[in-house]
Parts: sequence; structure tokens; C-alpha cells
Amino acid sequence: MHLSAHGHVTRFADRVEVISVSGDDSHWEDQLKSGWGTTRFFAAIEARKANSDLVLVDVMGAIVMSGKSQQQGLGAIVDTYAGRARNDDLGNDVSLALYKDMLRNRRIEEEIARRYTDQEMRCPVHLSIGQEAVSAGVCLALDRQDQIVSTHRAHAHYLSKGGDLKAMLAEFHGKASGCCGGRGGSMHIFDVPAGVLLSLPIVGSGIPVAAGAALAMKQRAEPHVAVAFLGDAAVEEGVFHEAANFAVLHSLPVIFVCENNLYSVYTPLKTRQPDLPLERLGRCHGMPSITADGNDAEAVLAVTRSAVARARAGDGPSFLVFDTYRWLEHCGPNYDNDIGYRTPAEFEAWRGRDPLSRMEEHLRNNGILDAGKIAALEADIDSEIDIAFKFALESPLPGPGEVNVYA
Ligand SMILES: Cc1ncc(C[n+]2csc(CCOP(=O)(O)OP(=O)(O)O)c2C)c(N)n1
Ligand SMILES: [Mg+2]
Repeated sequence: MHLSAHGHVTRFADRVEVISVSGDDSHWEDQLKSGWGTTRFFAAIEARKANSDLVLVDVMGAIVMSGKSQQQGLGAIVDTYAGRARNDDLGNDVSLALYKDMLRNRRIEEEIARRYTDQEMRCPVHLSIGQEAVSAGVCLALDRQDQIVSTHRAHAHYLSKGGDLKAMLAEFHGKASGCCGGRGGSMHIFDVPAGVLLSLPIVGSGIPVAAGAALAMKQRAEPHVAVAFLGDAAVEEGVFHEAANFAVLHSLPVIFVCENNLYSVYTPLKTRQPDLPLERLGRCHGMPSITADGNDAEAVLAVTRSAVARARAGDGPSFLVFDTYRWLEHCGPNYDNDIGYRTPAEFEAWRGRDPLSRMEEHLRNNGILDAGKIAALEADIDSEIDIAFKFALESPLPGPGEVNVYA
């Protein structure tokens, strides 16, 4: 068997765990820990010996292959899995799709930031610049009929899932053509046909809605999954734990995606939580839980695919933690590194791990992208953005007749 490393992907290396491999199988342990640790799939495998069985489990804990060590051996098991993994290999098309999605979201949000001081958008904006790999990787793992529920920081989730850009920008401008008829603003964007069920700014409040959507899917025997996006602050809300418990109990097809950008507004995670991995909070409810590099769209995609497969197979929820970093201020278009709640060194370290540049470098190195192709992609995106802003600016405001009186 020959396994070729794909070069740049080393991120799951710390997930490789080989327990009690002995005798004839010991050389596979070295393979898993070293050579294969640099390939994107084999590094995602844990090999463990349960009683006399050798078992390979994927990153979400699902058993992908098992066999008696004497009869089959770990090598044979891994060989078999290798065939399956190769069929699943991400490939350049997928990497390019992730890149395009991140580039589009980056440029849309940069343009929102640039135009914000025009005061035509009168709602708050929570930008995700720096965090684009999470929405790109998660949403590429989903089908259109799968549903997501988002937060106050919703733009990238909405766009990656296929939400309509014109309706989003019109909403930011308070226009009747906005996705909420101009009355919701940036924190209430939704697009049901695209599977963006809703976004909600009350921290944690979307989580049970996603669990409810998953319950409906299960009751209707639909093969879909629901995703709850949440920030690191939302795991501190009781409702996260209620929804997690309910989802595990009823084996719901829901994935809890925690975007850990280390801050709740200005308050760092380390002053809010003990120094323990956030993923334990999913595991303690009894669901497979994992932390991955949230600035690596391919890693996000691979982990999410595994969770989606579990959910579609009826095996229940998963908790995914993606470590990432917001570049701009919590709310608004500016950098706020001068106000002292985070250090310039921390910011620069994270900016050095820019998910977009990392993917660009990978694609350039593989001969998929060059300066000309990037410029062409940027021009297409910019023209789409111009058209959408023009639509938003020229759309009428809602009339008095569209006001609903609830009291
Ligand atoms: C229940 C509740 N408490 C407080 C707030 C005010 N608030 C808005 S966003 C936010 C921080 C959320 O942090 P996190 O969930 O980590 O998401 P991030 O902003 O980092 O993306 C807070 C405290 C709120 N909207 N809802
Ligand atoms: Mg946060």
C-alpha cells in the first residue's frame, strides 16, 4: 500500500492516538503517529485496541473499521480504511470552493465596513472577518435542505449557506426588500429556502431552535440535519446545556458548532472559564465532541462532514469547537486593538493564521490559483457586491401600511 501525504495538512496530528498496539502491529503505530499524521485523513483517525479487537474510530468517535488483531491486523484494517478515505479526499475543487466562499465573505464584509460610516446602514454590524473558515467549512458539508440557526454574528453563516446577498444588504439598509422587510437589521437575517432558518441576537437563544428543527426533521423522517452556530459565550448559557441534553436523549440530527474566538465582547475566555477544553462541555452530555483549527477551512469541513454523517445515520448530535479569532471590534467596522482588552501580539499571531491567505497559498502552491485568476475572482465578487448595494440603496423603505401592530 502506498499513501502519499498531501503536503500542507498537519493539523490533526495531535488527534492521533494509538493505544496498546503491540507485536506485529507495532509498526502501524509509528506509521499513524508519523507519516500518516501528516495526511488529512489518517491523522484524523484514532486507532485503539478494545479487548482483542483493533478498532479505528474517526474524529467523531464513530467506528469506521474493526477486526481481530491476530486475524487481520491493524495494517489490514487501515489499508481497507485507506481505500475509503481516498474516495473521500477533498481534492482541489473542494479547496477552491472553500477559498471562493471565504474570499466572497471577506470582500462583502470589508465593503460593509467601508460603507458603514455613510450612515445608510443604521443597524449594528458584527463582522466575522478572520473567522471565514468556519462558515465556509461547515456550510460546504451541508445540503441546501439542511438548516442552520445563527447568532448576532450571522452574515458569514447566512452567505455561506446560500442566503441572498441582496436581501441581506437591503435588510441592513432597513428596506422593504430586506429579508425581514427592513425591520430586523443585521442580527435577524434569514432565508428559509436556503436553509437559514433564522439568526437571533440573544446569546444562546438560537440553540434550542436548532434542536427543535432537528426534532421536526426526525419526526418527519427527513434525512436532514440542523446546525446551531454559537459563540464561546453561549456555552455559558443554561439553554445550551438544556438543548444538548435533549438532543442527546432523543438522538437528534443536530450539530452544535461553537466558534471559539476567545472573547465575549471584551471579556476573555480565560477569565470566564477554567483552563479546560471547551469540548468537554459537549462530552459531558454524552455526545462526540472535538476541537479543531477554525482557521483551516479544510479541517472544519472534514470534521463537520463526520458529524453530518453521524447525524444523518441517526446517531445523534455532535459538538464541534472551532478555534478562531475576530479581527475587528466586537460590533462595528473598526479595529480596536488600542483599547487594551487584547494585546497587539495576540492579534498579530492570529492574523498570521489568516484562513484566507493560508488557503490561497495552498492553492497557489498546487498550481490552482495565480495572480490573474485571483484578480478575476475578485472582480466577479466586487461586481456582485456593487449590484447588491445598488439594489439595497435604491429599494424603497417599508411603508406605514407594512407596520404590524401587536399590542
Ligand atoms: C443573553 C444575552 N446576554 C448578553 C448579551 C449581550 N451580548 C451580545 S453579543 C455578546 C457576546 C457574545 O460572545 P460570543 O457568544 O462568544 O460570540 P462572539 O461575539 O464572540 O462572536 C454579548 C454578551 C446578549 N445579546 N444576550
Ligand atoms: Mg466569542
